[in-house]
Amino acid sequence: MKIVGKSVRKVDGIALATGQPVFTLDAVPPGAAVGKILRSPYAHAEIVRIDTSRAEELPGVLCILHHGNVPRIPYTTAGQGWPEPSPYDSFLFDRKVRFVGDRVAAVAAISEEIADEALRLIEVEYRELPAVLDPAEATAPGAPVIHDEEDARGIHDPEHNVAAAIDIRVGDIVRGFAESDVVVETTCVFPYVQHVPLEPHCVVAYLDEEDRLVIRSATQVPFHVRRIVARALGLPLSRIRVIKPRIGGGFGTKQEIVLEDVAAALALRVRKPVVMKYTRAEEFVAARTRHPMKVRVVLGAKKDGKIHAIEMDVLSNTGAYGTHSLTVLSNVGSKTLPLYNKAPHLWFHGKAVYTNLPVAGAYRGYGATQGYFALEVAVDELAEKLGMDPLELRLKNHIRAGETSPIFEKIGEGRAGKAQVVRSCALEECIREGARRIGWEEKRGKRIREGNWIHGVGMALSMQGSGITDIDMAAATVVMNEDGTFRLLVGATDLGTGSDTILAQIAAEALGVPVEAISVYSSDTDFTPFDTGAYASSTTYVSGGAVLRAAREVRRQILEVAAAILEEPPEELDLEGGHVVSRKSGKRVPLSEVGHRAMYVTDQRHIIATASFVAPESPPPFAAFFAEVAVDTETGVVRGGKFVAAADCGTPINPALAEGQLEGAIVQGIGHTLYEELRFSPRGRVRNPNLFDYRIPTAADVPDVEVVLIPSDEPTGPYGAKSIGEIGINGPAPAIANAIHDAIGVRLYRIPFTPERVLRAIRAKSSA
Ligand code: SMO
Repeated sequence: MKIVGKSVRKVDGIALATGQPVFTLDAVPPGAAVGKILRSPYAHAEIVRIDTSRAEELPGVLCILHHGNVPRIPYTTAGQGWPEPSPYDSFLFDRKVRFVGDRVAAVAAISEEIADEALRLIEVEYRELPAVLDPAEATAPGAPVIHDEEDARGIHDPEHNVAAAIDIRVGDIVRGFAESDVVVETTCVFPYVQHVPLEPHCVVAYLDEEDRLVIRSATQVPFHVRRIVARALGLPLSRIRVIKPRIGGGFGTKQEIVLEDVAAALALRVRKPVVMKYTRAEEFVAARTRHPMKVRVVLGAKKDGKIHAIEMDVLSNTGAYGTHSLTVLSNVGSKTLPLYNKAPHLWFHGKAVYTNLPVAGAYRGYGATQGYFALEVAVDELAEKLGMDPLELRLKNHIRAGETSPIFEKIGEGRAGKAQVVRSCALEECIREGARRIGWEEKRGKRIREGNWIHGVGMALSMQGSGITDIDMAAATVVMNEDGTFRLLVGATDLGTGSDTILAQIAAEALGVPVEAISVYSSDTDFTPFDTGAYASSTTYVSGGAVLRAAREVRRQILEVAAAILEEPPEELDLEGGHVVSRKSGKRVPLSEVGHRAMYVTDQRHIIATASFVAPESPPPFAAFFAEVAVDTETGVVRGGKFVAAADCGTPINPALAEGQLEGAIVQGIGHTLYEELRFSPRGRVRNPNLFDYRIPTAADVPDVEVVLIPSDEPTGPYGAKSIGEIGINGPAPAIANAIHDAIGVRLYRIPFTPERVLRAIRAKSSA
């Protein structure tokens, strides 16, 4: 292959690096009004009265929206496929508020200052209701009911605050544990963490010259935005156009409608462009977070280390609204249990419950991250109890190519899944290569000491998916220009990942041209074909599959035209270096001549093709993670020494970009493992909604991260590719937890591993 497998420069790299106006807020129409949201000071309250008269009298205030003057339509803010698996428990504005920061009203004004002043002048009388902030208490009898509205739909058990529930059994779990020689039980706790994209949520909404609503938004899901805004505002879909420019990171939080609905409603009301953006504080409080979870894992194994039974029990906190509640919960099991597919007895069960706290949603890893933390710590404990090397234990149990798991069929995306066989798997090589690079043999169990610092190594495995089987669909259009260059139109959403580049590489490879010969357009619901969007590690596999099909059809059309020029059958022709070349005679014709002839000369036609691809299965990428840490036994500080990840993403289309995804996800994972946690006051207010008090890793905090890609060939993927976007984030928490145990013999079950927690655990152990 000439283009695939090469680390070509990002197609948007120069524009980004030279500061071209490519982001949402770089192109605000002149005279745009500023939209701002009034937020609830209470965790749970009824709005008794809302008086906007003083605010409306303020010069420069254009419009104020609240529950009293907008239609009441239930919808979900989760940008997912259709049918939507999340409950319809949200309204543009509601009579009730369900967390500190919930929407009360929105203002459009001619300036930000006036909008802020107007928010202060809105008088709201609340009747405070009892709140529930603890997910374990949310389901108790007598707990306040958070979604008591009658018109919500799709909530599993609203009276007990259960947004979603799952109960999947394979084999006989009781027998499974009875037949096991060793059983371990581990419970791990994952707190509230936020994605912290550099670019917060932002949007510009305006009416175009034909009075159609245009929404320019930093979103991962432009087509879902169009569909959901149409529902929320009661508009025909055809009146809405969503444009996705360059995006400054999403990580799942932009798989959600948090501003587009409000901005659109304001723009329709004031008939002027409206610009809205979240502050960093709003991003923490009122965007989305990862689902905080308590995950209990019970493993049963035979003496020889064969894992025989796995129970996984999940309590997920979805916050005030149930977006992604069922699907993230499902993924805790569906993305983890197949990894240890030799166990015949499985029980996966859990609940996602409402609390009066910020709203959890999609976050890179999407439940798998929470699941792997508990599962991989449990596997480490099992190895300890069996007296086995945890590496050998994993080698003995992990899934291989040619194998399957009943979980693939039992758990899908909010519904049953689909049976699938793993066709490509280089996990064993990943484990061996990672172990070699970290120095597993030399370092494990040695407890090397330097002053107060003790060193340890730990490992974890992970798999993920590549898109959502039978749901994720992407289309692509490849258009040939008469000079032999191409345009590639995709609904796929590059949110900084580099997907435009790898999609161009896939097309370039098929068309025998350099990447520079392809102009990529993504994504505009009026001009690019449908794509479910950037989530579920789908873009390379699903959108790439569509691009490859469309490019191959264009190739066929090119060869047909060239056959007439060269007077040879198309079967003898090939595309190479911007030419059509005959394998038989060596005769060649440049693509520019083919394009020119097709467009202007003979049998005129436009060489163009559109193709769709639906994920036929979801081939998992695999990874092995190894952490080396040093723990200061005096202060409890954990210092990352080195972090190694070896991953199998099939054929890396662009190795530098794939490695970047893996590295970035690992750094994000190190962040939640060591530093990050949203903290709350007893009344449910976020105490640390800023980057001083909520710490994400800076360059100085990041250890030496070494990533290596071990290629495999995925037969169902474009040029053998699988995904890489999410998997990296699953490794740090369990690998670092296991490394801390290797260093100081203490197990930590709750992230982040702050010095206070580590020290407390050390003291508890020494006094035990
Ligand atoms: S967490 Mo992603 O937007 O699947």
